[in-house]
Amino acid sequence: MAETPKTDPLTPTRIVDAEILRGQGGETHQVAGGGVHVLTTQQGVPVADDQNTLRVGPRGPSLLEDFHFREKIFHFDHERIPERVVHARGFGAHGFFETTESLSDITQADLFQRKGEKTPVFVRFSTVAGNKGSPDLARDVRGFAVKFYTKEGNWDLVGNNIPVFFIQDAIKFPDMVHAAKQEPDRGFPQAQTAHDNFWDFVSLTPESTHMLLWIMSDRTIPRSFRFMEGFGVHTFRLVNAEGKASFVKFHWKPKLGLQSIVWNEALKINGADPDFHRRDLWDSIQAGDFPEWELGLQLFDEDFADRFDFDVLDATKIIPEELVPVRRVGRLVLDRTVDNFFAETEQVAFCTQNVVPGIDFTNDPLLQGRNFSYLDTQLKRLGSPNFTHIPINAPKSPVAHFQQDGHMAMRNPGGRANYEPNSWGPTHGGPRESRERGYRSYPAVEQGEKRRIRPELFADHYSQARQFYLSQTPVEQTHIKNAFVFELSKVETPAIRARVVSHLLNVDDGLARMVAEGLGLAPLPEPAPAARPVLGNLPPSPALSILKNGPKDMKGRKIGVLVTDGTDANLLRALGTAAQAEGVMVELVAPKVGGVTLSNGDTIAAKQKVNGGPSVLYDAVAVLPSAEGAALLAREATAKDFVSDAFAHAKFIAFSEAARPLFEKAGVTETDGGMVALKGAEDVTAFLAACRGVRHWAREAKVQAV
Ligand code: HDE
Repeated sequence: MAETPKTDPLTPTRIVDAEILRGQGGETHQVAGGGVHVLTTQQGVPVADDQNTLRVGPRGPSLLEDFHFREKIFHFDHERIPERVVHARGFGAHGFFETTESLSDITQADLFQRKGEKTPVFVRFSTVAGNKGSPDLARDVRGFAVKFYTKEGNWDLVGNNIPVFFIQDAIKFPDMVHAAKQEPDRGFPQAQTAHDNFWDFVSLTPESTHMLLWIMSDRTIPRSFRFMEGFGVHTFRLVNAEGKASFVKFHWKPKLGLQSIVWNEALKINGADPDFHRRDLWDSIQAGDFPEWELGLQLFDEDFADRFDFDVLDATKIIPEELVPVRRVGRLVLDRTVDNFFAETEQVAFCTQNVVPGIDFTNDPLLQGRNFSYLDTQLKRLGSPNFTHIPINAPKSPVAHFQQDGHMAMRNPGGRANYEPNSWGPTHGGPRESRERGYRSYPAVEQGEKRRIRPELFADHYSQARQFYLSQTPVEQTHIKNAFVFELSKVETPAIRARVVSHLLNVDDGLARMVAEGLGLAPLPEPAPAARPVLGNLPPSPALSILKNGPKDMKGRKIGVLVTDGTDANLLRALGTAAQAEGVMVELVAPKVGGVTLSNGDTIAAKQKVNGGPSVLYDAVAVLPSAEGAALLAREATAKDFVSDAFAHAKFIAFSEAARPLFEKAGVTETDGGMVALKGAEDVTAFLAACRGVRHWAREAKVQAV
């Protein structure tokens, strides 16, 4: 059951008319002027009339002295702050991180010392390329940024849902982002990489090949934030109290397993519900079904780093989990939605340089560049070096320093001392450094010529791309091929398409040929010259496949049930009860949102009208109309789409006998193993058991010809 919405209709910010509210039983605050909240100006002056500007006579000019009007419009004019230059569209939630294993031998980071310790967190998920208002199901990397409010300051782990990146050196980031975002002359396309500039840049930047394989996989169209992994991407360091360092890669593993949608669904969800991902996170938290991930660490030492085929400082490479296992050391639970989107999700400022004692950087040139960029961007976005005074950014641990003033300073150090060293003594002299507790950088020994140069090992751009491709199931390989074909079909310059294929020839000959075939590209181009020879087949890594790491059950998923007047009440009840027992949400879709009258005379409200609740919004569907209902729906285009899309998207489908005419009109004339006829309550169990597989993939190949 969803909790009551958090917004109190009587919050002080709402326009409240004493006359209207009287007698409604609302909470009252004693504010000037009576027993209800009184609307005031920003200066706290009570307002008598918020409907009309001050003017001379009913038809006369407005007066400049109307301070209330001027203040209101002035504030409105300044409501917007710059959106993030990347990751503009995002959604956040509060929660906690619980340490499930003490890591005191590996790091002195306070949050990892005690098993059972809970640290408050704020997490923001995002897409990268689209603007703030872009749809959630753009094919894009997802940001997975976590702010840990530890007892020794804030630690920000600003990661993505893909463990590698497009480029190796931060100096290329502006180029990469410019190329991915809308083209500057025309201002489109937004929130998509399917255009010339993007593919031009990446095909001229072979180091992006590995990432291209990832972004053309279904990783970039996750079913929801709850079903995706997160990665810190770079190699970091953990340092223990003795000063001993280990290298580490951070992973987030979703408790519900991995799940993505299919591309045709993404295209349709973006129209049906552009807020699909935010709504999913909001709804699941409000329903008390708290999203959860495990934190995993890949720990390794210099010795391993020296032996590894690739450079651990290269953010275009992974360390396969089969080589260095992921050790699960804690859990992240999101259990509270924000009170205000702007105050929290929009104003949260993540900075990669926010680390705490026991966590340190490496020389990854991407990470080093990020450490400059994030602080800089917050100043632009939030407008003041005091952005740490905003509650969502403020540490929950004591803060004491001599930094002062600046725009919007909410707290300045008290007393006389605003510098150190000073001679005002421990009471009046302000804070002092602590050799024991203070942050100390790992004393890595560095040496070398000052040059603009990259390490030799960074130059193998294809071996891991191939390993990724070979680690996928055939279904996933087909999706990757289809995604390349889709995106490159939107590229207008044939030479760019050919250049991409020339790189794919170094990844997998079969993939390159299928993409060329799908594009109608002949003859095949020559393979792109490789800066380093491609290593032979690296062993496939099952951890890289979504389908091999999918859910074990339907928990946390949603079934859409198409009902009409006369729908069999017993069947519907059996489905509802069984679904609830499995932790599956059921949503009713009906010809009218007011609901339907079931076979037993009960009336039941619907969540969606049929044209607003297409089957793409659900993981599986049940089509349970009465005979009359089916005849009615057979004349409704959106009801036919409901069925034919569910079929085309390889969903599990339950149906009543009466639904057959609708199926025929929808072009679904034969049943297969993914379709379950519901004749009685016992069939419901079989349907839910089938749904655990999430999709009936065997059908997919049959419905795709091109
Ligand atoms: Fe970011 N990135 N990034 N990035 N990034 C930003 O910071 C940047 C990179 C990531 O929810 C910006 O506050 C550079 C990798 C996330 O608020 C900016 C480089 C990874 C978020 C910035 C990278 C990320 C950002 C824009 C190359 C995965 C959203 C707004 C060196 C490990 C955080 C902002 C949120 C946001 C710069 C590459 C993840 C401009 C220069 C690699 C999740 O500072």
